[in-house]
Amino acid sequence: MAVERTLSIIKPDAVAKNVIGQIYSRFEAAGLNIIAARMMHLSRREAEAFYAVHRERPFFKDLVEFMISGPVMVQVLEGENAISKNRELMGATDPRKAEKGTIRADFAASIDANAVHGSDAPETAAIEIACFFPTLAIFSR
Ligand code: RTP
Ligand code: MG
Repeated sequence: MAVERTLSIIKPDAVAKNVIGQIYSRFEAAGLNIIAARMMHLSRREAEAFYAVHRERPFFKDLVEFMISGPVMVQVLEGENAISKNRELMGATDPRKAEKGTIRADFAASIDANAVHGSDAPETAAIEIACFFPTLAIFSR
């Protein structure tokens, strides 16, 4: 098994619900180390750049509006199979389809306000991590 890094974002809805700690506990219980973290309020330009792959999708405008609606908590998670492990913890994009006990099933209200983001592949993880964290701000252990 490979040790990987993935970018996680706790989205504005979950920050507003005051469940950052509960979500962090799930990462830790699953053996994922939080090796970098910052709270920030994304600008429109940053949110559009982050979700550029979805630029042509019908939900793009709503997605950007939502992501800039309040502060987010951004972190790098590291561990065995961190990318797929984090996506398992998150559950399906639509919380109505997410398995019981996943972050989205437990904390998300809708497909738009769905509590968390997680990178979907090693290539995107590397790009997304570099969007938010210089190498010196990442503390592997
Ligand atoms: P994320 O990128 O945020 O981790 O979510 P994901 O991989 O599960 O889903 P993705 O397909 O990458 O979509 C990014 C975000 O866009 C919103 N979305 N809305 N209304 C819709 O049909 C729709 N589809 C996607 C979601 O908020 C999703 O997290
Ligand atoms: Mg995605």
